[in-house]
Amino acid sequence: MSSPPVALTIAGSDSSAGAGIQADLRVFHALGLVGASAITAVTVQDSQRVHRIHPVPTDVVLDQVRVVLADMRPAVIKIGMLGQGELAGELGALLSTTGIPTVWDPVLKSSSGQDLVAGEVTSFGTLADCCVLLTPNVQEVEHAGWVGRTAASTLVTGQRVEGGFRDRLYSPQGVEVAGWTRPFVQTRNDHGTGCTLSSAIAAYLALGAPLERACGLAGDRVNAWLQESAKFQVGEGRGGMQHGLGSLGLET
Ligand code: PXL
Repeated sequence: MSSPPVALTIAGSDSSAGAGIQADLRVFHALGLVGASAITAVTVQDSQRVHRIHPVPTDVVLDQVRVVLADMRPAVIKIGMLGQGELAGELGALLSTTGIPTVWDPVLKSSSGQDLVAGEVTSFGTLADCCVLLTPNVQEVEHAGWVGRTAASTLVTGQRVEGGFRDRLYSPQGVEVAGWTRPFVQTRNDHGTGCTLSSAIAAYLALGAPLERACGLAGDRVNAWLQESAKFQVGEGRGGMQHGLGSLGLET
């Protein structure tokens, strides 16, 4: 029996469901994968801001990952919000033996400006060295300057240029190997864009695309979903991205 590939997301829960685990699972579903999740933190948030963050104990995070790895054999892993900096080293130790292509969106802050990681991300390199790709945005990369310092390639996202936003792909050695400029989409509903992009890249990798093509396809997909999301108004603030809203509804 043939089954769709399984994608595991290791990330935070977002009660507004625009970002985090909830967005990741929608992306996997929309792109034809079966999703699994390991929750690192529960965030209390609405469309306007993050009110509280409750980190999940590290051993519980690692156990979620262990059981999914053993039973569901994911083809790909996406990592998002860690919740606690100390998780990086332990997760790196666990994932280093798996050989599963892993994409890490090293989020430090929410789009509303709240810190999403408590404490220092110690052992950044241990986890990054398990990854094929890191997807920091321009602000995150400025803080950490990790391009070319790990075994992973890096996609630096969201640089404002004439005509829109540019994403640049760097090799593990820090050499720019590809880039894409896409039109700016006028919408308030951009919450979860980074989560969506990294999950879509992971999904395309699981479907067999090489890294550069996966980045290109995922960026185009995010741009299309943003245009779709621009039509909605959900909540009072910045609404969450929607990923191909279904139309089954009340069918007879
Ligand atoms: O987009 C960054 C992000 C990641 N993960 C969770 C979030 C957010 C932004 O708010 O809530 C759970």
